[in-house]
Amino acid sequence: MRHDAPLAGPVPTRTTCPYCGVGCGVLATPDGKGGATIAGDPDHPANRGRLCSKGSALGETLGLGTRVLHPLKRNARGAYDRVSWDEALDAVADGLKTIIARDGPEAVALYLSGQLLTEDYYVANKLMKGFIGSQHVDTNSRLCMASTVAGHRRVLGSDTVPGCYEDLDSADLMVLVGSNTAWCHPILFRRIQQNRAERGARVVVIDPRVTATAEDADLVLALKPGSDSALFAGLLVHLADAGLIDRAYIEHHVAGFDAALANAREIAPDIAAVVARTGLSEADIAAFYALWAGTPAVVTAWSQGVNQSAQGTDKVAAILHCHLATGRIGRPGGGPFSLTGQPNAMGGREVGGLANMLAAHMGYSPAEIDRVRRFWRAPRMAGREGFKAVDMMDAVADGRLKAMWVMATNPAVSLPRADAVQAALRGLDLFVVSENVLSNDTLAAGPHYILPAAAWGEKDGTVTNSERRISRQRGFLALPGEVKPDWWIICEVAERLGFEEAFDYAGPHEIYAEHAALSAFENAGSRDFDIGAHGDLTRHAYDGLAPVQWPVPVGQAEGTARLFAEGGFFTANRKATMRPLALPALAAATTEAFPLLLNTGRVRDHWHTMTRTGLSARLSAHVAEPTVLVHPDDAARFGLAAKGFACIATAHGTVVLKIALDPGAQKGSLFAPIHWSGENASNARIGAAVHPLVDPFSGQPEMKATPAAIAPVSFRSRGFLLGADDFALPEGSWWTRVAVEGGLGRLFATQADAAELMQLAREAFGAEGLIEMVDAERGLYRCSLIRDGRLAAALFLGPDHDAPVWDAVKLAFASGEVDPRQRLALLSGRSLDGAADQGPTVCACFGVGLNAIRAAFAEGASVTVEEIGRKLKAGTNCGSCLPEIRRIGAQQRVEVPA
Ligand SMILES: Nc1nc2c(c(=O)[nH]1)N[C@H]1C(S)=C(S)[C@@H](COP(=O)(O)OP(=O)(O)OC[C@H]3O[C@@H](n4cnc5c(=O)[nH]c(N)nc54)[C@H](O)[C@@H]3O)O[C@H]1N2
Ligand SMILES: Nc1nc2c(c(=O)[nH]1)N[C@H]1C(S)=C(S)[C@@H](COP(=O)(O)OP(=O)(O)OC[C@H]3O[C@@H](n4cnc5c(=O)[nH]c(N)nc54)[C@H](O)[C@@H]3O)O[C@H]1N2
Ligand code: SF4
Ligand SMILES: [Mo]
Repeated sequence: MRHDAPLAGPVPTRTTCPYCGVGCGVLATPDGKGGATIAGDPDHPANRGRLCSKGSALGETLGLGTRVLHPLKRNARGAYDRVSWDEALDAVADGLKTIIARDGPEAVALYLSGQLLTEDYYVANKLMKGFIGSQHVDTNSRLCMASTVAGHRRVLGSDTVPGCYEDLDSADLMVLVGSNTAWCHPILFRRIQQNRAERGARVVVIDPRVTATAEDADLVLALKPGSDSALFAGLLVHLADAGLIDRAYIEHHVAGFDAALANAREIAPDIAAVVARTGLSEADIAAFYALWAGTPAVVTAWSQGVNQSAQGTDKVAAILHCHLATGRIGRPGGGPFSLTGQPNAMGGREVGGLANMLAAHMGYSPAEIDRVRRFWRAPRMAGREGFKAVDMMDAVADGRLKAMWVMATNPAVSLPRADAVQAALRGLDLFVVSENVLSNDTLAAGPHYILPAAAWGEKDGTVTNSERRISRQRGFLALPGEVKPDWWIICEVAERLGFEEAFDYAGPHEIYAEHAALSAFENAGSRDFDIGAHGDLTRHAYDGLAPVQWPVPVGQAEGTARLFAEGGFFTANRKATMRPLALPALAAATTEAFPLLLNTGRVRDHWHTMTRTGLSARLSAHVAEPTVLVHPDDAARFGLAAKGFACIATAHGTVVLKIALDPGAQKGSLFAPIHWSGENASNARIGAAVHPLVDPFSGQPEMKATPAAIAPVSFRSRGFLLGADDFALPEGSWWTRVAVEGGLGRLFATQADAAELMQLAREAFGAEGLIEMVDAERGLYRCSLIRDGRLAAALFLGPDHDAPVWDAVKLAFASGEVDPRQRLALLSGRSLDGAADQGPTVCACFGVGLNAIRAAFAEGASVTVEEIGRKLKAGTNCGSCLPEIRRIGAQQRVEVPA
């Protein structure tokens, strides 16, 4: 099913990409059939026309097949009935009222998301904290940016990113800490690469594993997990000893320097101590220190390797300290730079979506509570900080929270101990979810109401990217079915709770203007977040709003690119404060039972729990299966074979993943992707195995280092299914769903044999149009179902060691008509074996596989990445795959000497 009517004609709509925090501008041109063609917006300052593989494929994710289009109510049998909006909204409001009357406002909670728009976020926060009077509002940003927020606030005094993207173009040294920028912020990575190519900027990558980002770095520091603050404490000591402290800056703008330096000397008195704590070589550490010390225009950028840590706040502080101590902050080409994850993680921080913030970058001091109360004319203000995500789910589990409304996040996948989270949600007295999709793991926990929310392309509002730039997301498709924007749903419930006046908005522009006015309310330069210039924005001006960086106070025409070069921190004495750090350590040590550390994170072409990228065949071909990356020595130690399967167990849960050997992996560590859920794989929801130990300041869980064990798992047979989405595989099979051209596929492994699969296939497909091939001796069974001259379904099974010919059959599945030659091929299965196996897709834009790129490199020792581009087009569009192409070339040169 597709959207039926576009709102606009073929004129492109300027909007913003809904994936990562780079916040690229997108031009979307509706095709009149419910889809749209997508291009980068050449005028957007974040990307200047470029898009990465995920952004480029946005048009492939607009289908309505997986969407929830009507309000749904759970019935006594646990199934869902369609209800009217009035019925659903009345019931949600009544349910909240009943629980508030019985258990008090503190029994209800909201769990929000950095994928909401600022306007959605603002009204949700206002309803709970000012009108219902519950402080329990938290967001998936707790899993994402919370340590940066806490680090910024503790050290800088406010949650301010001091720099801007232009600094990445003009830095002479880029230090990337715990960030797989090449895959997770690809357009920023391209800017860094361009700076490197044109200006000779140097790049240092600090990550326990060698990632695509490290491909052509000048220095790769594969430190021990969790040891970043030792490395940066050592850098502070080095800067002090080298006489590079900016005494004037410190004297005027920074408190706590002496204590922080003394503390750094305890952690890292000399390089030998840094060697011991980080496991890095003395030469590498010295090289890094010399580079950093000798390069004033240095940007230190970080992401989840820093934040998702039980000492994430200290890691952020350790980085900020080095920049403050040298005055290298808010200067062109220099400064600390947090890369935000989600498209509107920043906007959520601005409105106060985190449980420890109130609103508009104000906290819970009595004066701030009173100020916000007066501005909102709030009848019932929350008076203190609420539960942070991990604690919030504990409170759901033990019944302190009775009602929860989840919006735009999938906590049954993304929170630590995900199985326990899913079970806890089941026990709520009132459980409401606002969603785009009809099914995911959180919905599998059985909410009482599912409220259909507008998705990207339909919704309208603003987002803020990593450089504090506010951009409009604009709708270019009609709202399908009965879906409504999130802000509308929240305001309707608010009105039914008796708060008509405070939630009577004519549209998102009025919400935005109110949010802007609050940011300026009694501000007078005391708070960083001030967009007072937008406080009286009309609908027309809002619709035409050009991307702008905050702060933009009343009377200021332009945004603000950089802050703090001349101090001016948003604290009482206008100074930043350096803080002593705890001794670097992980929250949990490995044990005999759990001798490895489980690290988790992202792959290039998938977004989180795959509710959107999982719909694109192109994006699903880069990494098709949930795969754990293991160092070859660990594989040998634990008896694991490449392309086999492994069970990964922790104290909290287990998963079974495909194995890939990765020489770039850190010995003693496993790396597993976060994207696969109960929805799209049998047993790969990694969150189930992740421990819930959190940072003391930020409450952010250490999702990158859970003690774990690994053991091989063997299956008798392996195979794939194309089409036949409802085909029931034998009990105990391992499977993963993969979007392919023309439909869905499943890759699977099973203990069943060819005879059992044949029986199942015959039962499922019937005899008509079924072509079969059985070779019991070799353990082979293949069948293809031809309907109306098309390959409607296929099931191929072989022995476990012999992965079948997925690529070739995929092509037949995609190609529509099955001609007699292909029919023969499908019948015998044999000539398909000869069909070129493309290998995993490297270039998602042009569908170029690993094998073609290897073959092209093999033609000569001097083949360049540019030649590969000319020949195969690979890497010539979005460029997300360039680091991998370079790596393939480098490997080939090692394997095939000239
Ligand atoms: N393709 C893609 N891009 C995305 C997303 C996505 O889902 N897919 N999600 C977006 C979101 S919300 C976010 S938050 C960002 C995340 O972006 P990133 O933080 O870049 O991504 P991750 O893969 O989570 O983790 C980054 C790296 O941290 C490393 N790491 C683990 N432990 C340590 C440590 O102790 N020290 C150091 N220095 N490094 C460590 C890991 O090995 C990993 O390579 O990506 C955004 N962009
Ligand atoms: N182990 C481990 N766990 C992690 C991480 C990790 O690195 N390791 N990373 C963490 C991080 S940084 C993040 S950001 C989280 C992400 O984790 P989640 O937020 O749980 O993941 P998403 O798949 O983005 O979930 C978004 C959901 O909201 C729906 N949705 C999308 N847009 C809208 C909208 O406009 N309105 C509504 N109502 N619904 C919408 C989507 O269909 C989807 O179901 O995962 C965290 N969990
Ligand atoms: S880098 Fe890619 S995912 Fe991130 S905003 Fe830009 S196009 Fe979207
Ligand atoms: Mo994130």
